[in-house]
Amino acid sequence: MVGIIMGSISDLKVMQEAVDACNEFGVPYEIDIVSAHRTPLKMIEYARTARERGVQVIVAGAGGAAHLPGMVASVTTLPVIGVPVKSSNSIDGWDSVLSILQMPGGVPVATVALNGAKNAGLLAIQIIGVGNKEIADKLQAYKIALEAKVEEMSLQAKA
Ligand code: RP5
Repeated sequence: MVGIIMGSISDLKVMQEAVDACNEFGVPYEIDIVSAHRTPLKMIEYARTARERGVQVIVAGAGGAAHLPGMVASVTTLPVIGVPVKSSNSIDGWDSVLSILQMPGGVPVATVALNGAKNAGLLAIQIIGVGNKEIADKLQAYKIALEAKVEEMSLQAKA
């Protein structure tokens, strides 16, 4: 199962793409609002108990002083994928990107692009797919479909 968390309900419009990816591949997920600054104790509890709930990888999105992915990574050995969310009061999203990207050595967070929740969801599915042939096969079919779309574009461009 994928654990999808975000700092605020205002992040959901971005994070929905991670949910959509899980739905598309039939990968179970849990979703919650967990704030590093507003609910720090809930954040620690979430990260400490995620593995025993069956979570295999965590996708954490936040904006501004986006400490959620890094702080969650500090208390779990599960892989954490960070999604920098461009929140309305941000400085073009650089605050979110750098807060999530610049982790100290020893506490990795796999950071995707600004608002990159789709790739975060796909990366989480790929991590689970390492040990799950059914999901790996679906991912392979997805790659083939991506290739076919580009081939179609190529034919359109030449027509
Ligand atoms: C962060 O502050 C959240 O992740 C969100 O991106 C941002 C703004 O939150 P709200 O003020 O919309 O609740 O903690």
